[in-house]
Amino acid sequence: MDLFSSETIKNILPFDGVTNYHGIVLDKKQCNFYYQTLLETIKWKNDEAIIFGKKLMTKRKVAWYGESEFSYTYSGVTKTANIFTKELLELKKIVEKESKETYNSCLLNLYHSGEEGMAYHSDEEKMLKKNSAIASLSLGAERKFSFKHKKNKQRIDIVLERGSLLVMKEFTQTNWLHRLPPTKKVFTPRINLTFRTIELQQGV
Ligand SMILES: O=C(O)CCC(=O)C(=O)O
Ligand SMILES: [Mn+2]
Repeated sequence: MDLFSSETIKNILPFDGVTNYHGIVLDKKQCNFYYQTLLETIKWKNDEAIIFGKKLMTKRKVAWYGESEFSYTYSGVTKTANIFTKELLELKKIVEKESKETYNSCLLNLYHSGEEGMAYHSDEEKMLKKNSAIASLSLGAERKFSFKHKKNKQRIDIVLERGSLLVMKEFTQTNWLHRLPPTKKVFTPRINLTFRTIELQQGV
């Protein structure tokens, strides 16, 4: 979408990482179409996590998609990825063009309302290519998103608009945590897609 192009791209981190907010990259019609289609066609599942040896389920739903059926371990649970759908490939193309990077997988999160969020973490799983870009595309409800520096605890907040793109790269994951804080002010669902680069083992 050249309409909303590059002069608005901004690094929102003051140091120790690059996280570019590209603003809105999908128009209203695209937002509505992809939000509805993903809601209906993605194989959403409640997330399982092993926490202190116990298997817990999150209210938030998740799904992993990729170029191949790679297996991945996430929060202590090993799963197999689904193959990209037509719409995910279309969105990947838009995000790759806008961010000038490439991706081979996507983690989708569905938050049913503001009550659901994600705690502070960084995306540094072993299967991810070290310091590769992670592109986060948001659909549905607008939500606040926060970064916290791992050492000096400085916080940076941003509102992720409907149809917006945020690209975390370079040393962002090494030096900063991020989270989606729960809120009592949002009552409608949000879908977030994070396009990532998995280091695929040879022969897989
Ligand atoms: O929902 C979001 O905006 C971010 C999700 C996230 O950080 C993740 O899936 O690792
Ligand atoms: Mn994350």
